[in-house]
Amino acid sequence: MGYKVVVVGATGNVGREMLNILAERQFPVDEIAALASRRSLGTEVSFGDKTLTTQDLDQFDFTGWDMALFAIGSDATKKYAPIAAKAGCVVIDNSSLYRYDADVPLIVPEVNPQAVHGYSKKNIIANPNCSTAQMVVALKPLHDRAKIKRVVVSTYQSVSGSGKEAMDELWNQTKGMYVPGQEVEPTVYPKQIAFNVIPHIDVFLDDGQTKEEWKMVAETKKIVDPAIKLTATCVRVPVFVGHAEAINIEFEDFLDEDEARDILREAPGILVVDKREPGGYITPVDCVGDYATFISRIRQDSTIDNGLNLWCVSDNLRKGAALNAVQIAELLGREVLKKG
Ligand code: 11C
Repeated sequence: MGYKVVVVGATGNVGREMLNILAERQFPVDEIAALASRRSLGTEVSFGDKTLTTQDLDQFDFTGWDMALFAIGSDATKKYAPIAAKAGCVVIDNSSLYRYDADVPLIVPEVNPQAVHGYSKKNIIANPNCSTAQMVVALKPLHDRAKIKRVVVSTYQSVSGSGKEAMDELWNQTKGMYVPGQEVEPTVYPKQIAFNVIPHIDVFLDDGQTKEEWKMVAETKKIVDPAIKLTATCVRVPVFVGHAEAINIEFEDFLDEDEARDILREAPGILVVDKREPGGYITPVDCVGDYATFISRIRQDSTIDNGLNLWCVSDNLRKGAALNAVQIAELLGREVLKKG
């Protein structure tokens, strides 16, 4: 016996990946529904070797469905997630709406699987931001060994994090650079993204941080340890898929780079690729379609006591969103619903 699963926002970048990953990992599905807004109604999406026709989210009755993986914006989530949760369907939400709610667990299964039992207060589980998810997979095993005091992270985030229109903008702007008269003005981003980098993701907050930077701080505290201090600079780069992060960590105890490499090699969800030679590291292009969080460039930072640097790369649509949501669904099934 398997589960009755709903994917909400099935025509978007993340929704399509959720369907792919549910099929790839042979999630025990008895019945599946792909929902979309009225605008995309009737669009066909793939689920393994099957084709699903999207149904109207507005008309859907969640009663009797076990879990719903939501991949729509916060505004729509605010309207529909409580309807699903109230109908007894556990919501696994990819938006930022519930992440900071004390009554909603925020889960990266490799890091805080025990939090799943907190789902029942609202019947909702939150999926973290993509830039946080990959980073905490790397931080947690190191924190367990040497206790992290402070993290300084700079991100290099691909345009797929902003959705399909942003991917089109990068593609069309890049082509337009070579064809006189066909230059493409920025619309999704405030500045040109082709052949450029933009130090601005999500809205600005009063203290000068962006919301994306704030999310990395708040989510790391909730998922790993509230005592960890973290400062982030989040940057959009002209890459289609795959987020990269340069992470500097200060520990309470000394952690040798070789031991850190061994710890990361053993850690769940991580693949270490760290040869000190040209090409002996992972780039975003290498990680697309993969499940792992890749770690390269592990090295001591001798400018501080107990410092370590590393380079962290992952597919932001997979570990950063759809894969993590499916892993939460697997965890929920295994630990709580126990049907599969
Ligand atoms: C980006 N990290 O790359 C964002 C996308 O809070 O779930 C995901 C935003 C979020 O633009």
